[in-house]
Amino acid sequence: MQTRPPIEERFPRPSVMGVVNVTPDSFSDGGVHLRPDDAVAAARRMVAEGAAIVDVGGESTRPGAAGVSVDEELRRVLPVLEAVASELPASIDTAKAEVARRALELGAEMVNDVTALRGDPELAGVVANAGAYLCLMHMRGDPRTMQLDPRYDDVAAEVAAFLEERLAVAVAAGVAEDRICLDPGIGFGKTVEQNLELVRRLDVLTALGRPVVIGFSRKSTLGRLLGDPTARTGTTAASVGAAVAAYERGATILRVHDVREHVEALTIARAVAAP
Ligand code: HH2
Repeated sequence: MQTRPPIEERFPRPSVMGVVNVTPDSFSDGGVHLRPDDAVAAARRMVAEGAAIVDVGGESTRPGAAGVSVDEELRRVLPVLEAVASELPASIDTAKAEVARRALELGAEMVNDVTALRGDPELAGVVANAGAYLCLMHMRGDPRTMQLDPRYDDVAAEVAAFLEERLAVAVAAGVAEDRICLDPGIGFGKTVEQNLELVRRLDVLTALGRPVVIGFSRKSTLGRLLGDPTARTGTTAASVGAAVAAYERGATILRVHDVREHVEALTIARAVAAP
């Protein structure tokens, strides 16, 4: 097993995770990086712009998305990982053990699982054996159904209880706790107001003692708050505003599509917070 520093050391607050979707149908950048060369160039540019890691994904989890097979997901991400994972810090955005295993063999250091180990019973063992970092994300339902009238009595408390339970599952499966970060899953079975409340009350999540990841970038909540009730995406400026608000409430890793703008804004927010 590879020795890695605790996630807090590897990703100081704030760190930016750049999103590289190798998909035809992602909600904001579908098709943009479908050619491996384009994805590789995007990953290199993001790291040059200050991303601490690039998150490579081959399956869209946008509302309504259908899943893809292991073979198709591998076909999309492997050429990209072969080119970047030994050269750049990389994360694999997958719920599939086989995809994660191949990505980690190629040098990826993190597995970002939007199902929080509920999608594939083999995934926890793959992460544990590789000594990789792991991101556990909250999702209500699955991408096909998650936006159909999501309801919570107390969204922050319920998301925190879920993540605490998934953290215990991961640790019981052999993943070191100091390699794990937690994500409330902005837009994954949440209304506009529930997404905002999760950021407003981020202290409920940081109280779990693990670094918190926030992925608000370009999500439809932003476009809806700017006045379009049918928006499917949000602007870069709106994304940056949300990321800074999340950072100020304790978020550690900001998962974003527009790396340079986020790195610049967060550099200033950090300088103000900690001279
Ligand atoms: N959001 C998306 C995908 N993966 N992972 C984490 N940890 N947190 C998130 O908020 C998150 C995520 C959705 O965004 P994107 O990857 O841009 O779109 P798509 O799923 O359509 O590919």
